[in-house]
Amino acid sequence: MELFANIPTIQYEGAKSKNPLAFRFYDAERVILGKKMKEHLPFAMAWWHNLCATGTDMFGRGTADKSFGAAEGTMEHAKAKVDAGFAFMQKLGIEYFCFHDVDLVPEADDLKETNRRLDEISDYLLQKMQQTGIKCLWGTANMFSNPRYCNGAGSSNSADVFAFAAAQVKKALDITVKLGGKGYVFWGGREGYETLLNTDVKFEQENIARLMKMAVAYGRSIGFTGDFYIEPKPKEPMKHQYDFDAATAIGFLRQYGLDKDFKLNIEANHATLAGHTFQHDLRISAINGMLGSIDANQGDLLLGWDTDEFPFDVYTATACMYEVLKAGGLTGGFNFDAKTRRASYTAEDMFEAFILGMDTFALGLIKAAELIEDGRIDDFIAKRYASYRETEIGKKILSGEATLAELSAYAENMGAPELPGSGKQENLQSVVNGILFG
Ligand code: XLS
Ligand code: NI
Ligand code: NI
Repeated sequence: MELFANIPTIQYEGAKSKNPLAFRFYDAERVILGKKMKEHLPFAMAWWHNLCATGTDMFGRGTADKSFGAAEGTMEHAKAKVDAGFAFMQKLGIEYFCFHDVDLVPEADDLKETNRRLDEISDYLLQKMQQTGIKCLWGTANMFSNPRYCNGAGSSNSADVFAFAAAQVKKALDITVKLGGKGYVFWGGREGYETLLNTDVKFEQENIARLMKMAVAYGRSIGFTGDFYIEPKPKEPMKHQYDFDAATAIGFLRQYGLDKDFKLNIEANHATLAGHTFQHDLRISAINGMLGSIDANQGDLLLGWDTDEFPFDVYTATACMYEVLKAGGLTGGFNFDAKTRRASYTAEDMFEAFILGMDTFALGLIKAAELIEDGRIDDFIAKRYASYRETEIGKKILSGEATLAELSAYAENMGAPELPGSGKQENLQSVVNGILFG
């Protein structure tokens, strides 16, 4: 039986199309700023949400059937998920996927058996990849679901748990390399604390760095040439997570000498949980040369958790694509770390969710390119700081020659400085609206 038999291959039909199973903005071959849309937007499917999550929440069991014709917890089911995933990606023209080890196979009681299952499924995955041309964006190890990780993985108080985490990272790296993955992610699942009363923060952070160093050494030794990523998140499941936001993660990577091997995987919903905009964490990553990959989703600003919704907000997607274009693109891609709502439980909903996400980012790309070509924002910013380039005192400050004493003498003779010039926020917001809706 063909999976998703009633779903056609999704085509671009243009903004006026009312066909729910068609793209309105994502036109893979369309060239924007000299590059095809599909090259600007290497989209990826998150194995865990799309093929595993059934809509379970704290108040009730799942609503969606993700058995794909096989019994859950079996290797038949693991293979059925591969079949479903590849059929799904092919119908949407998605070229990448991301996975956790335990998304691929059911975890056994014995690590050796889990690893054997991973070998078996990755052989099967490889075959499918060769047949379809679909690639692996990144892999990771799930070091947060199993009860052994209740106190964290790298940050666990137990050396045995640390060792088990290391074993999982090793195997997840093996599989990522086997599948030709471009990246390897550390999302700090439970790397954080609930209370400082029982926590040695310095010790825990040093241990996380130790685990990451081992991962770099091992990864490089088996031929992994891609990027390692930290995916910052401020809270959930822990009250406080160590990789709080982009700035915190960058400081950590530099402190432990990991900054050459690591970049950041920025998730929209995590940035907003940290009290930032998505654009803020992208900008902070980019200006530090660490913008690697993106978990494309969106949160609900009225809720304080990671709702992992499919991106719908075109303002935010435009701001994101503005940052990505300015940064010269990503080394990674756009992973839809997003799930359909609990009440959207049909196969059709899965497709419509991805269509929404892909169209939202395509529209964001189109509009961000227009903003850049329009040039008013860039011009304004350039002029805003012109005094440093155009006045003698400004030049001296920039060159590092100016001293406090000299500036003080200068200021004494200045009288009151003029106001620094309007920030023009409303004007610029109006420029954005003009381009979005004009
Ligand atoms: C959870 C994270 C997770 C990572 C991968 O909030 O977003 O899904 O992306 O471990
Ligand atoms: Ni994520
Ligand atoms: Ni998340």
